[in-house]
Amino acid sequence: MTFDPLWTIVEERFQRDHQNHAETIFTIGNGYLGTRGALEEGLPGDRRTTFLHGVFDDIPVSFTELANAPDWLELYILLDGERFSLAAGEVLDYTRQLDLRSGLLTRKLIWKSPQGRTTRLEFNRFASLADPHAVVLRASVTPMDYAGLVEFRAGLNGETDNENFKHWQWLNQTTASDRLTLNSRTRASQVELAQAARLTILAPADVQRESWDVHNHPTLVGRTQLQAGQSATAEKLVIFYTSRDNREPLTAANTHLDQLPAPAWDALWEPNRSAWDKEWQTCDVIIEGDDEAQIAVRFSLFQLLVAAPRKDEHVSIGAKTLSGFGYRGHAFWDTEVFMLPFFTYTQPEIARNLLSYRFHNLEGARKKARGNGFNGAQFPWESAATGEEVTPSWVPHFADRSKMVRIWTGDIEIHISAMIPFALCQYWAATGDDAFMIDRGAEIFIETARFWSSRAEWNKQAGRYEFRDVIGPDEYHEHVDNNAFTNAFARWTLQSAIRLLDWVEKKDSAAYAALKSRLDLKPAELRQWSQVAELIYFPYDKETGLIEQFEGYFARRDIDLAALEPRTESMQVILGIEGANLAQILKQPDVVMLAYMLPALFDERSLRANYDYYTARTDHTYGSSLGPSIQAIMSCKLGLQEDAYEHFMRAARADLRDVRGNAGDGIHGASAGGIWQALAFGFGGLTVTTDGWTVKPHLPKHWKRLVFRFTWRGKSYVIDLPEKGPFRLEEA
Ligand code: IFM
Repeated sequence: MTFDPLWTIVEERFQRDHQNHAETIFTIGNGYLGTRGALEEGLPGDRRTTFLHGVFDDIPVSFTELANAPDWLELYILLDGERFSLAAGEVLDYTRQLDLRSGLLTRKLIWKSPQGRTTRLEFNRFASLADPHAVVLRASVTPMDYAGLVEFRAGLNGETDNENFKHWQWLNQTTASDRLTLNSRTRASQVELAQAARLTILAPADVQRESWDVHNHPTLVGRTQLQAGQSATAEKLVIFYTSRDNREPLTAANTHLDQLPAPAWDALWEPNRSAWDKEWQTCDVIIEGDDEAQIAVRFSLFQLLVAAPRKDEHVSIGAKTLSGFGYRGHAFWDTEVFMLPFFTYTQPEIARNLLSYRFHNLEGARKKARGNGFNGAQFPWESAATGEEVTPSWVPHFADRSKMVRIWTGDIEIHISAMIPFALCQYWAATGDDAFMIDRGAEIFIETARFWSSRAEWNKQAGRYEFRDVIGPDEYHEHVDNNAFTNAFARWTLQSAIRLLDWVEKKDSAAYAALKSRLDLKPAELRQWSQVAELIYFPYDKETGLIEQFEGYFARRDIDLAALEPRTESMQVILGIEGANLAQILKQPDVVMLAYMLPALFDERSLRANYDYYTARTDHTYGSSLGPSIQAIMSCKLGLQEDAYEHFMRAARADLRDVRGNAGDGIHGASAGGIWQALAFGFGGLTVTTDGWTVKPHLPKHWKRLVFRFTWRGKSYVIDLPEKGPFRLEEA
């Protein structure tokens, strides 16, 4: 079997005990929907899901989640009366491959049935990137040592659930000889979904067809007689429309299906292929001298690309993309800080959509601020369809699911209200999209500045503004006062808002006047922001150059992490939630994250001092998957190439090797985005400002070449960094 190993994720052995991990890895999608790599014929314990962007429905405790759509993958195969299933019989030969270049998932196998018949099977599927409403799969069957009747049963199964919670109400269904439709609606959010499916069978002999009008599970059946060595192929084409994208989803799905020939594979394949070619031209990264890093990078970019909304500015990308039940499809700061830079610098239209999602959902953030007694907009820690806070307040304890743990992030992890403005500025610097900043960005800045200004508490005794009772990026520490990261970003937001408004006034006085009147912005308010910003407490020790992560951090128990190696569990599991809270151990970079995002706050000495202090105390492998890529970048900045590579590979392996054992819940989207940043800003040494960009490479010793692309102010660049000699720059 030929494949390009640098573009292909390969599973060479069927491993039933890894099936949920493999389902995540073999997720396909097209920015409209994502389907996990579950098997067409099903397997006990599988988590078969298709999620559509924006299709959320209510649940208890966690408020809302992406609703697992009626199953389109299902294809049962009967081989001379015996049901094909990897839960029985024997797998004689097996390979599964995901071609990252085209999004094609292929499974080839030889299966010996319990009764001893041997069959060759091949499955292919893709979600068209060119025609995002269309998904298609194909199964070819060749009896090897027998002749018999082969039967394909292709259903649309409306009885799906989200880990036992059902979201869909049946509305209607139709069946005809070669096509069927299923029309469903989410129970609470009332999103209508129409699916239209067609089964086409190519076979050497006659095909008998039937359709079964089973309630909520309409099924098309085709049967044909095969001699040993003969093959039959079934193609299942499914079209999806929802009431989010069309007023008449059922009509749209039927019309769309009518427009595609039977079989549709070829008609869909070429446009899909060329859409993928175009995608990769904007963002492919080449690493020579390190195949593991190369494939991991392409895999990460693929997973970001299949989750990226291309035509919808009312959705974001959840922490687990569209690839699993984890975090229920909710979006965190993972999107703006970790994933968004990849889009900002390679496909800014996608970044614009993602930022627009926050703009459209400002009302949810205003509601949260009001509810907490603050002004302006307080963005939710976890966000879904409306932008209201959807962090669950309680979840089962990780070690003992009979106990509940209070989750405070939705109440007091407030830095997200600075991360969105920060991402806006990054987008603006890279694109020069002034109109977006005036039309949408400025309002976000005004409302978040209002929030920060009202959330600040005046400490009369110390003569400073403080932020008490927060959680910083390092979530091992809850209810802390004056987290340096939070305080610095509160100040940054307030000062940037003032500068931005000054710029808007000069650039477009009419727009400024309209903004002022619409948002009732008064000069006194701006003066207040400026005063708060100036007096926000920022803990910096001039002697040592150290920044205390939060008040009292240095007094907490110090633990020699290196002495605990090798470990296989997080420090929170080892010490318990309270034990970790009382120690100086970090789940993920906090002051070091600040140094990455606001480098001007650090001189060389303080950068090194803080890096050394906090790196030694960070739970790199088992803490948060968000950390390693940032550590890699900061190691590069300090010229610590070996450390940088070690951190980078930790990120690169997060999903492919299931380091934390939770990849079955979905892709670690932030880690995938961080990997791109580590390549561009770490190893590539790319620095971008409003005035331009520079490159100062720091390649790992064994890398022979690194090539990456980015766009700046409408121009695309290819940076080609050979191991030795000057780097090459091309305007693409
Ligand atoms: O946003 C992150 C957070 O920083 C660490 N815990 C997991 C969240 C979702 O990935």
